[in-house]
Amino acid sequence: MATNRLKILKFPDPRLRTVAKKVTKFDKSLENLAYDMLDIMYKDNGIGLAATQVDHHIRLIVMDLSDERNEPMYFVNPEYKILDNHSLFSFEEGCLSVPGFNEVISRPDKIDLTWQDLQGNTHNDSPDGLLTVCIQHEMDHLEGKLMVDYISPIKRDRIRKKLSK
Ligand code: GNR
Ligand code: NI
Repeated sequence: MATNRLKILKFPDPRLRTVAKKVTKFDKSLENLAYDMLDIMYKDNGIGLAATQVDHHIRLIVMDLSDERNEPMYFVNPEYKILDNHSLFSFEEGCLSVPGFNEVISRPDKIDLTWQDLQGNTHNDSPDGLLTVCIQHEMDHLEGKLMVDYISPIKRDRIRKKLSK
């Protein structure tokens, strides 16, 4: 395997604010990027990673929610609709781009999700539980949005100062 040169960008790096572009080519380089992302995600004990976080601004997300860390999932060009009958689900989130800071964030708990796999095949599902939380967290990254945008500006500034050191 080629050397994995990916590095995870840390808040307040302005590159984390980039809006990712749609994937149009389902080739070997997309697959390789996904595998390298998975690699670094496992190394840093994350459960999900968006391409934005490794300075690749395309709509690609990898995830593994299993305890054994052997059930990788790939989401290309994901889109979701919040369902009418949703409630808010509060969950303590962490982010590899905001290391050391956990925040409880409330998100809709029922979504309808459409995405493509690494081969370009389209899938649709209405996930629940952690997957619903995680995919919204990752899709925020693709829009240049971060966990810290949900908390108070004062708290966000304190985190910015600590991570800028
Ligand atoms: O590893 C991660 N854990 C996590 C916990 C709760 C909600 C979301 C996440 S995603 C995060 C990895 C990360 O930063 N992905 O963007
Ligand atoms: Ni994150």
